[in-house]
Amino acid sequence: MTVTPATGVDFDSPEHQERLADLYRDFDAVGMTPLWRTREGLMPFSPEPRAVPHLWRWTELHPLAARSADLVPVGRGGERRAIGLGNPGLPGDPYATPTLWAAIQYLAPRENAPEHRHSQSAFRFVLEGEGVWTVVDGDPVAMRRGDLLLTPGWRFHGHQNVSDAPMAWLDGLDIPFVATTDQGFFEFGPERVRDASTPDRSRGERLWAHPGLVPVSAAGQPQPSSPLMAYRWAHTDAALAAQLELADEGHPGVLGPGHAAVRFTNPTSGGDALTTMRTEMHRLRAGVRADRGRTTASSVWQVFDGTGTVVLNGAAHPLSHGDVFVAPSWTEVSLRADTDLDLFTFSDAPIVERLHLLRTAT
Ligand code: GTQ
Ligand code: FE2
Repeated sequence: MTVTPATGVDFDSPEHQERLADLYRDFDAVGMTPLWRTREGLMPFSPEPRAVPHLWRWTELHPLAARSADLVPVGRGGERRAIGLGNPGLPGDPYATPTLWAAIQYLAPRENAPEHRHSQSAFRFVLEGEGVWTVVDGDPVAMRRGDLLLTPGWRFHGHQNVSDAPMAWLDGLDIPFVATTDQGFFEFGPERVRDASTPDRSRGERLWAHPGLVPVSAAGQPQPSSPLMAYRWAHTDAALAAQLELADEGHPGVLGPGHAAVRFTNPTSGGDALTTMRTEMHRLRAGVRADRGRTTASSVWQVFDGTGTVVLNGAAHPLSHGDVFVAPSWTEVSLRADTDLDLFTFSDAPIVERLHLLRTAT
C-alpha cells in the first residue's frame, strides 16, 4: 500500500487506479500531457536523436539522379531537379537531419533551372564536372570541381547548364530548420533566359576574393552572410596543403597530426559563411586516424577524393569518391584515411552555437 501522508489516499487501490485512468483520458481529450509520464522522451539525459547515422553511396545516387533527367523536366513550379537524401530515422521527411537538407541536383546539357528566392540558405558543393553557372542576384558564378558556391537566404538564384555535358552536385540547405520554425518565404523570379556568355570571375569574387583585403567602402560593416559567392578549389587545396607542409616543418596550424582543415568564412565578419550552416573541408593524410568525438551539431559529409573508413557510433562504413554520410547530434565520429582523403562537410553548428546549446565530448 502506498499512502500519501497528507490525504491518506491509497494509490494501489482499484478505485484509485480507475480514477487515475479517467483523469488521463480526460487530459488526453483536451490535449494536456503530464510531464511525469513523458519526461524521459522530452528531456533525455543526453541527446537521443531519431535521425540515425547513415551513408549513401555515390555509385547509387548518381545513376538515379541521371535517370530522373530522362523522365522529369526542370521548370517553373518544381523549380529544381534536386533529390533529397532522407534519413532512415526520419521517415516521411526528406531530411538528412532535423535541421539539414542534403540533395543531389542534376542538370542535363543546356537545361535551365529558373530563378527564385527563399528564406532558406543554400550552398552547392561540386564533386566533379563543370559547365553550370549559378546566377545569384544577377551575378553569374561558374561552378567547377571542388568549388563551394553560396546562395544566402533571399537572394534570387537560377542555374544554367551552358555545356553539352550533364552536371550533378551536392546541395545543402537549412530547409528542415526553416520548416520546423515556420520561417519559410518563397518567391518566383523573373522568367528571363540569360545569354550564355559568362565572365570568368563573378563580381563578388572581384570585390571580395583577395586574401586579407576588404574594400574600404565596406570595411567595419559586418554582413550576416558572406558577400563572396564562390570559394574556389585552387584556394581550398592550397590552404590544406600548406597546413600539412607547415606541420612537417614543425610549425602549428593543423587540427591534428596529418589532419588539415579549413572553414569557409564570411570575409566581413570572420564567422561562418552562412548564418545557419557551417561549411568546412578536411584533408587526412594516408594512414591517419582522426577521432572527432561527439558534438550536438548535426553534420553531413561528402568524400571529395580518396578512400578510407568512417566509424559512426562504432559502426564502420567504407568511404569512396562521392559517398555522403550523416552524423546526427551526439554521434561519435572517427575518420580513417587509406589514401590521402579529402572530405567536405556541413553542419548546423552556427545555429546551436549562437543559442549557446553546442556541446562537445572527446
Ligand atoms: O538550387 O535553388 O536542393 O531551391 C532545394 C531547394 C536546391 C536550388 C535544393 C532549392 C534548390
Ligand atoms: Fe533555391
